[in-house]
Amino acid sequence: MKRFLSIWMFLLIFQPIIAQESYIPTKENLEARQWFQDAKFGLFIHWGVYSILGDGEWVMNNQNISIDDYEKLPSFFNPIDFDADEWVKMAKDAGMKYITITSRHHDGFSMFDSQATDYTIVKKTPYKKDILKPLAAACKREGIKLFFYYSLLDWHDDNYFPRGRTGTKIPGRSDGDWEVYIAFMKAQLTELLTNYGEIGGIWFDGHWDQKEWDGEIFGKVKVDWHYDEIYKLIHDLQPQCLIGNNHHLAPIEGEDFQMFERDLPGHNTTGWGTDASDVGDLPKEVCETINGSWGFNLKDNKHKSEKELVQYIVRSAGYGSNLLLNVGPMPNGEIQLEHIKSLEKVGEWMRENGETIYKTTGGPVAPNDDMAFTQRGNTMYLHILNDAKELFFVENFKGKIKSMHYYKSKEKVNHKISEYGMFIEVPNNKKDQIDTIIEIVLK
Ligand code: FHN
Repeated sequence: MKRFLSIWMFLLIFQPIIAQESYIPTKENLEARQWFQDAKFGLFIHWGVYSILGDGEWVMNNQNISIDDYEKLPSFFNPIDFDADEWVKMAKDAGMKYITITSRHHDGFSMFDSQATDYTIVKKTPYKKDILKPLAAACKREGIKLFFYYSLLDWHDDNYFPRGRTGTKIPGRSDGDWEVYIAFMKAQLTELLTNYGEIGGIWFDGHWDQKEWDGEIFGKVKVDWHYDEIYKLIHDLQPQCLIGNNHHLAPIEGEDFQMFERDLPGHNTTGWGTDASDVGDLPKEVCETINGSWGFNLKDNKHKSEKELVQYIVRSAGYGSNLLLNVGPMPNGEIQLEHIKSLEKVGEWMRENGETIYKTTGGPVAPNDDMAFTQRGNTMYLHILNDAKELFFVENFKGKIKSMHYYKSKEKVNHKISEYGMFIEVPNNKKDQIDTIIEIVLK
């Protein structure tokens, strides 16, 4: 009996996350991955009934709002100023190539017309309309790809049981049936992949909610997410649809890209992010907010500057990664002016310098405080990001240089190559406050 128990314990602790078995991506999927990798810049949208409270998308958990009270919110949600074309135009003008929007966040409210639940924008709000439909149409018209964020965790549905680490103090939750919850998610994903045309990808989030946590370290995952079935379902419905999961682990079989939340690949600056050893070879995507909030937050005025935003695009690209930059629309359907203005500025920069970002891979040397490299074919772009220095050193630079000049002025750049690397002089009068780009053509 003891022996049996210990085997059982072993299996429980080391239970594998069951992945889509021997997943071989289709040709369309591989092409979509390449497209994604080239795209480099996307718009993240966190929008839900929580925007009414202006306190971020976690407000239900953070304020422990009961199920009954939270259920009153949809009746106040009437975003009459929502204009999908305006959103898509804003993203396109900012140089973004795709949009990822929350179809359903942790509060469990579906922002689309779903037959799998009554808790939807169509059935519970005075607005009565599916917002994903016009967004999908506007994206299609403008050549922007549409991705759906989909929360695995749910603070509203009783069938999300066993409950996870979060939302435990929300009054009014009851016990339910995990397998029914899985079936519900499959039904919704089927709708999302059937009713909105070709979908760029599904962006899963919330896996971490079901990891054991002793206050210091995470333990095993308590549930079977049925990723094998869910990922297969998605790829069967739309083979090109890219699957990413914000689980902060090494990619699981069946996934097509890897994301890094508020973190450059391999840094794990948040402490709960992805370890360097878990960074895989799939296309990468870093996501970040313009202020500090994902969902609309009335009091969050810590908006990042144009310089910070552009430099984050550049550093992400230096790791070969996309940047998915977030806005949290207001309850009336508009995006706050500060963020519209930030995106306009970023767009201007991308129009002038996008050639050094789009369709590039990370350069030969990883980004550091001073610089980041991007590369396409024989051309490298060295982005000088520290405007306080005039002399730079690129350790272990190996390439044979044919020409080296400032990207904007086309003037030659003073440099010297030694056996240890390359010294570069960037005098103050040649500097750009945001990013001094140097184009290096290799022999
Ligand atoms: O809990 C979510 C959060 O609300 C937001 O959606 C971000 C986006 O990356 N992901 C989760 C936190 O890890």
